[in-house]
Amino acid sequence: MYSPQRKDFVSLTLGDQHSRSYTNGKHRRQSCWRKWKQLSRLQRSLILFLLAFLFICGILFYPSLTEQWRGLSDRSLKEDWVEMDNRGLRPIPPGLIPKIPPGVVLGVQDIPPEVMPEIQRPSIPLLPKPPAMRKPPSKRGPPVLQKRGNVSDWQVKDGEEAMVRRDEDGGKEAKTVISWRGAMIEAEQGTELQSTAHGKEGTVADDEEAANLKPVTVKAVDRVEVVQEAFRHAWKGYKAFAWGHDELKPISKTHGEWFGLGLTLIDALDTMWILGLKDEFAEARKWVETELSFSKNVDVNLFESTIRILGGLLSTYHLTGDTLFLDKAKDIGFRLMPAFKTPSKIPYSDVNIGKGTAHPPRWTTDSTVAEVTSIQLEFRELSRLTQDPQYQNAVEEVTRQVHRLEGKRDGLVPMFINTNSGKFTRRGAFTLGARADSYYEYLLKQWLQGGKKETELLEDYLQAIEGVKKNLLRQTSPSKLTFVGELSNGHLNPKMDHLVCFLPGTLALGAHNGLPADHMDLALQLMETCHQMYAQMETGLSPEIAHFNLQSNNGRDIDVKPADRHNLLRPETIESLFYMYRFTKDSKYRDWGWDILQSFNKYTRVPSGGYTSISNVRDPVYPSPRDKMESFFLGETLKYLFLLFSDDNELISLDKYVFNTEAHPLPIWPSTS
Ligand code: DMJ
Repeated sequence: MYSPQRKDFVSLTLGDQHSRSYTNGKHRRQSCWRKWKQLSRLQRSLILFLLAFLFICGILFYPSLTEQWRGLSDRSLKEDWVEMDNRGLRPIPPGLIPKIPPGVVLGVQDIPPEVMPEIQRPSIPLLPKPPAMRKPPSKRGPPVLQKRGNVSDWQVKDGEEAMVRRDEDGGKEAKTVISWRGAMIEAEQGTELQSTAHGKEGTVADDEEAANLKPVTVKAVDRVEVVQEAFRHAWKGYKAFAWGHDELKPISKTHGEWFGLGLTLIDALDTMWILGLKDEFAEARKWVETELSFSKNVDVNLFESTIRILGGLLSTYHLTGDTLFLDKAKDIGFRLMPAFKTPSKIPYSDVNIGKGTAHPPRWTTDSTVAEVTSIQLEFRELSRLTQDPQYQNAVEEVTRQVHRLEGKRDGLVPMFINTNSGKFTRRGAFTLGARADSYYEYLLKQWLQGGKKETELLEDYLQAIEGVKKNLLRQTSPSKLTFVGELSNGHLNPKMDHLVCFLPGTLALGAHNGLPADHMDLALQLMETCHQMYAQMETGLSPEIAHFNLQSNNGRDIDVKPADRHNLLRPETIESLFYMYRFTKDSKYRDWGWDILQSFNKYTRVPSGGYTSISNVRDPVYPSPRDKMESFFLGETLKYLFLLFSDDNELISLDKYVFNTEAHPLPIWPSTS
């Protein structure tokens, strides 16, 4: 009760028990409604305010609650992981040193990841300088035909302390030494081993050991061989547990299905060819020849199947000249065409490749802008090869429409486009990350693919980069890292998807092709930021999304929200490192890539075969394996690592090929004029 004069507080009067003879729901609702009407406006406002407050609290705390819940449900996985750990079956936590029994002969494929050089972060480089690479082969053509060193001829010398690699003929001229801590010891050709010993910890050998080893010439570990070994390890898991299926689940030793089309196998075909893995390629080719059928009643995503399957088959055809892959490419390309039968000619996201029907997702008639604008390289190439213009016409109609559309902001595009109206929807949000990223990438790459003649593509690309600079670029505090934020209704959100790390490479590719030099300046800065997204994490692996501090009160430039701590073995940073190294020859980019490979080996490698995405890049003790190896780990990540470390600039020359957004190289069209 309250006095009529004082109404600055709330009083809820509950009726007495006997007066509440509720008979049914309706009566109860009426009674509640009457009570509600009896309240003063102030009381009602306060109650509504309270409810709104509780709702907002719920939303704010939901991510951390779900994280906890997920932590609980992760428990059995965690127990499995610990069980594997107990049995010595998983990458050991940092600090534990594996012992290699004296006299054991190791192949590179047998080197456990923990023996690999230890990662030092953030500012101390892993190695004082990058190892000298093998001389590039003088002949051109597929590396599959090039002879590489025999990787099985690694020998342990002096027990756990050092490994010496012998030449195929058993000679001693090329040797690599790995210390017991895993720190790599290198020396120049012709340098005596003893002169490479710098101290006790992290040093290959003391005087006695050096005497045992005798003065020998040592050289750096061949990084391309380490990538080959990583591929073989991933392939071993895929073969054993997921052969012919879409994805490997390496921890549960089974497979996951998305389209049911052997996605990992197809995505990995050209990687095997480029890495020179003949046997693996041959067995995969056999599967494509005898098992792969697109005549299936299955819904596939237009974009994903274009970039992974069509792109993978086309590039493998170009690299090998084997028409099996062209025939398969024609088959899938043709089956994807129903996606373009929409009122606007902006394609639907999903196609049933068996029935020849297409549809948008169940909840919307929108398609994603990146998805409809990042299928052009592949369909254009299919038309060129088949001399059938229908593919090129369909995708270029999309390009034409998007070029003309209203709703861009300084060349930046919204994330959704409607398949009925052909207009952008949900305008107001602009990002270089998910749902828009490869729109920008394909503007530049189509211009290159077509011989730099299609000026509208170039104009749109140049305008978009200006739009990025004007609207999205910021620098962090305290270290002034440049990043690309997201714009939401005029408000800048200082977060960046790992996906955005394709941008330094694309900018550098543009600058290499005569676009403004300040594109290269921006590429250099963004490359540093993407590197820091790895280097500043405890596992040395980047989170899916980084939040950047504009005014740091915790001394850090980068924060990671609990929901964004996962790493899916994505390629974008390594992709950009590859471009940056090719164009600058600055060895730091190789070292950064090497660090990432070490971290993949340390935290994501599953001993029975395969690599797994992880849920927590901030926890080096238990990074929470997610039990999934994405097909792009083989299609892109390992391919770009190999190309980054290869000294052969002609191996997929950037003046002859453009990579599609799934790292499948397609030829730049020969000039007809
Ligand atoms: C790949 O499928 C492609 O690179 C795509 O453009 C973005 N997402 C993945 C890799 O992260």
